[in-house]
Amino acid sequence: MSEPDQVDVVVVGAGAAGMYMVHKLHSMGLTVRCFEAGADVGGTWYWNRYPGARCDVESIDYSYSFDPELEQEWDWSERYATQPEILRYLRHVADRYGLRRFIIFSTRVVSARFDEPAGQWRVRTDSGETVSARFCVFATGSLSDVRVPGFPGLDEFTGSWYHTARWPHREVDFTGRRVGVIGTGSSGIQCAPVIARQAAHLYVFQRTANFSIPAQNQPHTPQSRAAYKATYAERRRKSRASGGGSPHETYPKNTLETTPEERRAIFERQWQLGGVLFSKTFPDQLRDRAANDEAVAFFTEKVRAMVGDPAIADLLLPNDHPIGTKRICTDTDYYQTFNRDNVTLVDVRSAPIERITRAGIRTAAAEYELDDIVFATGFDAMTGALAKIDIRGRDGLALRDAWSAGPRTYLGLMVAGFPNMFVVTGPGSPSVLANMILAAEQHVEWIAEAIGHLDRTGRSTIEPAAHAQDGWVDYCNELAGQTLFPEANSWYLGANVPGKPRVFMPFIGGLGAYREICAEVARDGYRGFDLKESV
Ligand code: NA7
Repeated sequence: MSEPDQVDVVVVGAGAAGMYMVHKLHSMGLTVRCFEAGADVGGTWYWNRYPGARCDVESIDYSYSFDPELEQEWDWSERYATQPEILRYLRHVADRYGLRRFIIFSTRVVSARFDEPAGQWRVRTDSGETVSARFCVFATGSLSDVRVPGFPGLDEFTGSWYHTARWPHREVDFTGRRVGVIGTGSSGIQCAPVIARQAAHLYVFQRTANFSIPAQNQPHTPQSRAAYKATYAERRRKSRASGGGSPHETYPKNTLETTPEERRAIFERQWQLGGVLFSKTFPDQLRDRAANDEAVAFFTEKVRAMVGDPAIADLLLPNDHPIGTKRICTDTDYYQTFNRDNVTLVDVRSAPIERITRAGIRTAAAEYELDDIVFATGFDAMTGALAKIDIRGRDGLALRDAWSAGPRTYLGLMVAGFPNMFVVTGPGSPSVLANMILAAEQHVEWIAEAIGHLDRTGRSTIEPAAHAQDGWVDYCNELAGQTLFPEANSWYLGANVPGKPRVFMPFIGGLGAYREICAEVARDGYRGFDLKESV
């Protein structure tokens, strides 16, 4: 059966956000076509199959909340689910809601152009298919455009190489092999301990040390499962109103309003709870340098206690950014991994990688013979995936040009000059600082409601006014400037990609506050948006 070339909405991407967008639009009676580059649903969880890949948000939070029946029927096996378990969950969701029939897999969108006279988006794919749609929704992911640094010589390497986010869809066995992992962000920190247990020798090439907090992961038991299922509604209510999309609450006092004993006890309690929320133990930790220093001091003591060799501990301790201002990592046995005889930490800050050779990696100080290289070198975050698509709005304006000095959106949802084009979890939204699934749900619901509103009121297009977008960008910058975040060379600022404009991309005011702003704008007749009558 040939597919119609005209639909109401094209959705780009079938990760957690795109899947829910498809479900929502279909349930409103709209026609929808989704294009997905992978051969299956899952987005991040389809691609990131490296050993040790897990979510750093608890699964009971990092899961859809739109259907209480789904919440009740799915059993999470661990506090922090592994990649295979999350992918299983997303596949289950695709089947349960019959989403696959709307998704064209293994197909990339290469261009999307707004045909102004017709009021249609013309979307073209790498298979040559074109489709027209009244609306176009990009759910292309914030961390989906993979970065492999351009070291000379990679094509000469006689071993195998991998990127953590393009891992082969098969078991990779490192038994007996000499493996080099480049990068110590979340991905490197998660895979190093697992690879170390298999490999003959693991070399971890670290340019910048990161803060990582032990996850204190545990299996769920029938009792813990029953307990979370009984309180789901309340948990979600709190999460939606929170800063980060989980029920976590910071301690009710600022750091230095506590006594040293009290402070220590509170840090210890949060450390034992485990995971990323350590960076939000006290309310002022990400705003006040002195408060942040207290958290760093506690962290430092913990790392020194875990690492046998004080010189290695020194190297593993970050000294370039306040804790939490780069995405904080979560691990299982990361620091202890460096106590193993078959693991070497290689400091490529003092002696950078010069080239890949036939036999391995050469730094300014030495050559390391390797059988395998794992690039855990991250992504062109938040804008990379969109920049790869030739997106053109009114008057042929290219999104790449509109964003050449950094991304500009209104509410993180729409871009001036690009009518009827929505971005899910993009720049100007709080998603990357929050529980991504809950954040994506809110975007999807807002977009669906906006489309419904246009249809109900006889309008054909919605587009942000330039002044509203300018105001939002200024507000995002102002909020970021009140925090310590701009001090870190993080991917939030594009600082990991040479030549990328240094602009703090997310909205840092918190998910709860953001939800209220978006809802209020809609209630106020889509304040700041131009809505045009159908002709
Ligand atoms: P990240 O967090 O961007 O980490 C990438 C790592 O790769 C980081 O340690 C980089 O060091 C390192 N890197 C990148 N380029 C180089 C070169 N040329 N030489 C040496 N080292 C390099 O990516 P992840 O995949 O770990 O995590 C991304 C997000 O996914 C994470 O924040 C979670 O939200 C989930 P650098 O710091 O640039 O010196």
